Amino acid sequence: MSAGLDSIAEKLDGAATGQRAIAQLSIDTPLSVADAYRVQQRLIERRLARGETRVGVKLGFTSRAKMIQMGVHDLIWGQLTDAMIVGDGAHLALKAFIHPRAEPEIAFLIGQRLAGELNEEQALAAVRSVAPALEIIDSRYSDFKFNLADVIADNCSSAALVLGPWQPLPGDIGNLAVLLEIDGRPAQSGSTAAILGHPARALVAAARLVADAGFALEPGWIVMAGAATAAEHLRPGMRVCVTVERLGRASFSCNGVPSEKQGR
Ligand code: OOG
Ligand code: MG
Repeated sequence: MSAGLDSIAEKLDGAATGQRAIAQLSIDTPLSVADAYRVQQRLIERRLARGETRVGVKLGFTSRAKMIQMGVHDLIWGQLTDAMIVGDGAHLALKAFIHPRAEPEIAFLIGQRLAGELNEEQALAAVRSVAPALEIIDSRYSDFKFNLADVIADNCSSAALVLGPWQPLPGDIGNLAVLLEIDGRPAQSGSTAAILGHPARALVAAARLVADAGFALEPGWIVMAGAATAAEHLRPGMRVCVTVERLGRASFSCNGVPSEKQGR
């Protein structure tokens, strides 16, 4: 099966780099969750071989809003590389994506190595800083349709991320208002409490999940806690901004047209 897993990774990687969606794997190549994570690993290794570096992990489906929007009800994790980081306030060229969406998150910067079973206090004590963040997701599957194994194999739809200002934890972050604005108008609103009841639990989950896979959360790594609300489609010219109470803002603007809309 491992040659099969390599060819699935190659197909997903090609879909991302060529901005062309593929059919969801589960239609004719159903994978176990364990094999889906093996595909994800091979996908990341292809990126590392091109010179990218691993900078952290992301969690997915930590909020009910996202589970409902995408019809997947299990926690998932994916891997972040330096090439995915977009500067705060930057212009994002949509042609690099198939059918991108953005969602509001918070990000943690790890100060001390974390792995295995921890409680929330221990996890937060290892955090150096926290930032408001936007994740740009772009499923490599047609119509953003996938099941649990499909999305895991596709590195949990990771495409890009925008980080606002890093800062020390401002007291309890368990129930901070989160607002996603598009062109200055509210598009989604919620609370950090939507993230597993408290975003510290996302960190606890990340430490456990990476340890199961033989990793640790390393000092300097970023952990994206998962979206607090549903995601919004990106369209040409849009300006997207997240504001998280006490943490501040992160934003980007969209240039050009997503690949799928270019009639290719
Ligand atoms: C999968 C990624 C989910 C989140 O924050 O819940 C995720 C997707 O929605 O395509 O990143
Ligand atoms: Mg996300």
